[in-house]
Amino acid sequence: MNGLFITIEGPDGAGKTSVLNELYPRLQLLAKRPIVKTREPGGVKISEKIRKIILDPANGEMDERTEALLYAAARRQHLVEVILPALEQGKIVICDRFVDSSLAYQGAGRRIGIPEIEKINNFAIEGTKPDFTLYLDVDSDTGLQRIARSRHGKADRLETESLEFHQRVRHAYLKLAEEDPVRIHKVDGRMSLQEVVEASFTAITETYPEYF
Ligand code: Z5A
Repeated sequence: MNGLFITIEGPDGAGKTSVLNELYPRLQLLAKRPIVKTREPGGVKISEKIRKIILDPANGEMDERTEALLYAAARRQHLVEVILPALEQGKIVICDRFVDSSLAYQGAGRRIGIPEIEKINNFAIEGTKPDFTLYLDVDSDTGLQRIARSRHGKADRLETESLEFHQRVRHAYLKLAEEDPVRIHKVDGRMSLQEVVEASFTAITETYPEYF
């Protein structure tokens, strides 16, 4: 497998979608290989159906381990249908969220524990790890204010969680980044959108000149 697997991560309101909308076309122009953009949970038919179930605010009774298993199930299907075939063909894959999201949200946010979440995800991914992860860091107050402004009251099941939940998610991400500074590149998501895009673009293209 000689493709390149890049993920983008962050707590709610970090700006992943906004950043990817600007970053991806620029990377596409420079890429020396075909490049694929995808997202979790979702990316393929079955996983998009699972996504709807997980995020539906009407499913308030969902058990936290059920939620963790559904994320892992959606991930498995997306991995075998999209990510692995693309990497095997030598493509560059940019994925909005991957296992780190489960570690942060289910492991820390839901307090299931990182080792438990690692266990079910190891079963799902069978050793596929990102080569590079862009982590957009934003404090929970700023992130939640951005979400409140942009969603106009239509927040999904996770966005409506408490401030403490979102703080646990962020701290877990910071710890993951501290533990794996080679893979996880932290970018200050409180900068202006243009500055975040620029820092993200530089981090990726300077780390992988053979691909961009
Ligand atoms: N989840 C999980 O729990 N476990 C898992 O394993 C996985 C996911 C894979 C997915 O929903 C949810 O599932 C997510 C985690 C959980 N939690 N929630 N909710 P999603 O895919 O629909 O949502 P997301 O990934 O969290 O969000 P997003 O669409 O990428 O949004 P965002 O990163 O939070 O930011 P945005 O939409 O780009 O920006 C939000 C607003 O902020 C918008 O008005 C922007 O204009 C503004 N913005 C963005 N950047 C800036 C800067 N730099 N300055 C000022 N304003 C900005």
